[in-house]
Amino acid sequence: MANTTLMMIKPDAVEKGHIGNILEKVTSAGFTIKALKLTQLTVDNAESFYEVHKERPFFEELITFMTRGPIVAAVLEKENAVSDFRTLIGSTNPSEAAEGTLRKLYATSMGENAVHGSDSDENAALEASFHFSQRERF
Ligand code: 3AN
Repeated sequence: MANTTLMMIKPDAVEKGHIGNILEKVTSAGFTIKALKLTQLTVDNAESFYEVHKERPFFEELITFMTRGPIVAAVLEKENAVSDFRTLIGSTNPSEAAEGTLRKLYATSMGENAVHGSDSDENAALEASFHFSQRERF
């Protein structure tokens, strides 16, 4: 069944000019773009998006990183979107990411790892609503 996931191209990858390359790889892998925007998270937005990580030692670093510049948010549709997109992204740690994955190609560290993908269908729905109104979704 076709379902959706939420992608963010993070500030590091946007700064380095990788938006076009990443979108090309995403669509070539069979994902359809159902919503898309360039935006910047406020500290409040980022703290709310990453609330599950608030007790983790890297939380402050994560918030500073995710708010330092624009990001691209997108809703992507494909059969098995959540798990297939996490496969396309690769491991959180880019040094462990498989060849050809987005993090192998574009990430530099655990913190600055270029791309976010939802980890469940439930979170995909919550994260899509976080970034997009109904009018912005197709
Ligand atoms: P993923 O993004 O692969 O699902 P999570 O959910 O464990 O990974 O972590 C969310 C985000 O928190 C990561 N994308 C990364 O930016 C940041 N992060 C995770 N682990 C670390 C770490 N050890 N040091 C710094 N940042 C981290």
